[in-house]
Amino acid sequence: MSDPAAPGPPAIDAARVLADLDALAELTGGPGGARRVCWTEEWQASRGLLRERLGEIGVEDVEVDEAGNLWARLPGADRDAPALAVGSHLDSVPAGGPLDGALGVIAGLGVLRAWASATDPPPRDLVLIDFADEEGSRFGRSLFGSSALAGTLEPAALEGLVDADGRTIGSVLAAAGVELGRAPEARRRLGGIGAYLELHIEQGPVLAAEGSSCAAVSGCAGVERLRIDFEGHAAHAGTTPMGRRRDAGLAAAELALAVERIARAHGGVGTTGRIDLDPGIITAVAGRAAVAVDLRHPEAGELAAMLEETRAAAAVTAGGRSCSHSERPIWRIEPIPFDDALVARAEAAAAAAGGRAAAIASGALHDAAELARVIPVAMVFAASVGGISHAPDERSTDEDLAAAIAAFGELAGAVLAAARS
Ligand code: HGY
Ligand code: MN
Ligand code: MN
Repeated sequence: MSDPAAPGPPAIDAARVLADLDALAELTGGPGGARRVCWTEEWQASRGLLRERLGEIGVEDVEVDEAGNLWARLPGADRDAPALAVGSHLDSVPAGGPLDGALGVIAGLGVLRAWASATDPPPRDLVLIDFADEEGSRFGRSLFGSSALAGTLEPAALEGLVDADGRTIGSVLAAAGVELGRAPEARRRLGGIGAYLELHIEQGPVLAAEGSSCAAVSGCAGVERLRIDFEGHAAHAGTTPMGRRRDAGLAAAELALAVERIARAHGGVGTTGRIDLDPGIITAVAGRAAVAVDLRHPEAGELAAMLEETRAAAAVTAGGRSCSHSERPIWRIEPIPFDDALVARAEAAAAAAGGRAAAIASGALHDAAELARVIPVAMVFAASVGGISHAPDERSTDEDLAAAIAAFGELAGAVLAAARS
């Protein structure tokens, strides 16, 4: 047990965290939402702000690893003990919200700031990690940087992926100083890390609906993400009788509705977030359609059933429209539970901050899900107003953010103190 007479951990200056988030939004946000899509200039600018803030608190040990993750290290009293890592991701989806990922990085900066100005150094090294491309919004592969640390990144599976402008993943990463083939080498850095903590917004409606400011997180739902291509025949919109069409666009539309039906039937979620039609003009029947499907469920068996039923539905919709079809898995992760002991500490910290006593499951993915494969991990959620996220009007109240930040500081202190006993 930690010594009851020992002073508590230095508190995070929540007002400073909110001010830094405002500065980040000022630099890389605006009415159209966050512009920090990974590997872009705005994303690099957000890292410039982070480096500035780290310099202000005297943290000079800042490096970028082979997968593009940024590491900042505040030395602790026992340099040989496994370090505590805190972090999240500065990258955003296009027109994203001001808090998704950014809250965790800036609050993590707040933990380093609190300890850097404390009388004594932290018991062991404190490391802040800003993970590269958590969102995967350009190439469809989420958790890029954290999966490199967890040893699950396979560059060969990503070769040839292109973004909406036709730029390949290899060329985009190279322009940012990252060699795709070497990204897995980042894994060696995890050797010195004993645990990882992440503060994030819930991005869903549960906490706000019950009036809770914050909560611990029990784990992340599993994801199956795939692309399905339908091939029919492009034809003139005016001269082609309805009975003679091979409309790939309608096959895609029917699949999207099937995905919704399958998700509801299994109590999961299914999203057809993108359908690209070719030739994609108003005067032509679509000859080709590319459909991106994202399936999620907290239970592996249900998720597997959703995937099988989606694949069967694609065959039916293709046949019904006299189209052929092919599928390409984009990415998957099984449901990931977080470390029981750390989740219990996070529950105690959330309750002490006036938040929810019991952990909730995350429907969204987080870098913590990848790291949980290899080291103990826990998360704290801040309530999201209206459960809105991945949109410019993503918001949390200052009161809920302050409570979640306090819980996170308490949790980090408790985990650090555990090293002493
Ligand atoms: O997809 C997700 O859940 C995360 O926001 N990237
Ligand atoms: Mn996120
Ligand atoms: Mn996100």
